[in-house]
Amino acid sequence: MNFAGTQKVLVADDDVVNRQVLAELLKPEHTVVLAKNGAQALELAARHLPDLMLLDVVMPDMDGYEVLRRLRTDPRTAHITVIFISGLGRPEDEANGLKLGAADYIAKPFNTTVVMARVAMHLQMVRQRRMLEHLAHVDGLTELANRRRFDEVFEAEWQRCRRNGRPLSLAMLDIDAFKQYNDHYGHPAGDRALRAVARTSASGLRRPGDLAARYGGEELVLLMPDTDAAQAQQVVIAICTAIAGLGIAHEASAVAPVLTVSAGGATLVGAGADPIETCTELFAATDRLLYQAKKSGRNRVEW
Ligand code: GH3
Ligand code: MG
Ligand code: MG
Ligand code: MG
Repeated sequence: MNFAGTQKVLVADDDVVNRQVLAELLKPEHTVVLAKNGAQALELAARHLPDLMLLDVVMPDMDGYEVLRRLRTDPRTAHITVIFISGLGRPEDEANGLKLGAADYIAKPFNTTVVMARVAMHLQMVRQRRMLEHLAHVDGLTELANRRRFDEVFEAEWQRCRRNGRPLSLAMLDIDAFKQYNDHYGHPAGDRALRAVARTSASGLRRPGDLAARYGGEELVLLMPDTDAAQAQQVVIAICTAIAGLGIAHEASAVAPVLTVSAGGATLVGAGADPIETCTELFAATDRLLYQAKKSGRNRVEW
């Protein structure tokens, strides 16, 4: 994951001179997007998802306060760092801007050196926040979502599918005879194999809302919202087949000459008399079916 790339700044001001001055200041180091009114600021923020916004307060169509309020209601733009840059220079104006959730407040006429220094400081904080979010949500070995992230998404998708009467499918994968693999080929080779299994699982998912996560040691979970049992089963079988198809030699396995996985999967139907009522039950069902796949010989999918 690269956190060092060029960052994007959106400047919204109804005054053309202010826009130009700020753009010239920022352009050498950052990608700059310009908006000349509040409505355009909202539209461009949603389209470009900037790292930072320099937002004028007094604009004829929609003031900066309202722009910020609306940004916060859209999950895509809710976390964008906003700095107000305004001719309203009273302490109450500044306090009000910060109370609304701006990260900073710069009074006009602004000093270019100070604007640059504050922008640099806030962009650095954005970078650090992204790194922390990455560390909190991504498993270091496989680069898949970690268990914490999975738990969050699972709960949210559960609620959403339940509310909308949509199906939600979940599968759990576990590598077969992985202890023997480590014993035979060594732990570093085991790590490489696990990474390959993770990559193949993630790339076998078909929709943007699907999630592959590392649940524990060599156990992965696949979450597929809006996917019924037949579709999900097909995806999981294809993934397990692709993993075996990697052809990672496993001489010590009694299952097959190559590394294989077993999987259990279950689906919340989302309507009618569904015996699965909670996400804990859905999870328990996949776990049970994984155990069944193991017991009945491994290298198979039970649904
Ligand atoms: P089964 O077919 O029943 O799943 O057998 P198994 O040997 O895979 O199952 P078991 O749960 O007994 O062992 C899991 C092994 O996975 C043990 C552990 O050393 C290995 N493992 C877990 N996490 C990692 C990891 O991050 N790297 C490596 N190399 N091995 C791991
Ligand atoms: Mg203005
Ligand atoms: Mg296991
Ligand atoms: Mg295993």
